[in-house]
Amino acid sequence: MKTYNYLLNTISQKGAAYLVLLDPDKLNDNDLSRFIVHCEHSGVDGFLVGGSLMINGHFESFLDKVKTLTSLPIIIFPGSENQVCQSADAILFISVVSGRNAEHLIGKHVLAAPLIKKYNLEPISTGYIIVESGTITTAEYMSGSLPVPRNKPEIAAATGLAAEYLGMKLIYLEAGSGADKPVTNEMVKAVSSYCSVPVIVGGGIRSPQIAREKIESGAKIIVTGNFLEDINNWGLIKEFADAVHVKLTLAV
Ligand code: 1GP
Repeated sequence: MKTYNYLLNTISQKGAAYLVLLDPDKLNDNDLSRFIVHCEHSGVDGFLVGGSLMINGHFESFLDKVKTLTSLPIIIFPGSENQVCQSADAILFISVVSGRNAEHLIGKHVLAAPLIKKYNLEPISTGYIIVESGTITTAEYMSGSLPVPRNKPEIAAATGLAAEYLGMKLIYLEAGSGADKPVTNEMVKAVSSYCSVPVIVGGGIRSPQIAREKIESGAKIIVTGNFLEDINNWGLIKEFADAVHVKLTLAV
């Protein structure tokens, strides 16, 4: 429970946690070291590594490299059971609870569980709620499931509560990487107020202001990925971290 407890402690001390998603397909070795140093200096709390679709197939060596570059927690955000690797600290053990596709609710997990045990990874059981965001996202397409309609916060809230009652430790409200529109504040509020476990919000968050709105709506972890793949946006990482760390900024 080391990484999960680290996240809970971060939430308790800073108000919320800020995780950056690293996509092995998007970062070359040179940019990766600079990017990770920049993230560490800017107040990022940890890294998610993974994606719904991996084209280049060098996931394991990418993780090994990330491990040498940071002491922050590295959490696998698996798009498939092939992304279970040793060099991470933990893995989001994701069940796509918004869908009704058995493979993504339990099937892939049966394949992944023995490897997670073998590699001594910390599984963090996560109820993953894919939310409609304007266009069909990779996460939505690859999961082969219908997303929750974006204007139906009550469906997301009931789904999140069911995930919590099934014992899941986190609820991830996912608009999809590069989504046109992030999950609405209303939906974040509905899920956060209805559930007791921390709510992660990701997908289409392209400004510190939007990140802050999600925190003010009750999110406890913010994930950004796509927006920071453009080097011109790296200067905003500290602003993102400050926007998320609401307790620290209020204390100043
Ligand atoms: C995707 O929630 C993450 O699974 C991050 O989304 O890449 O749009 O920031 P972005």
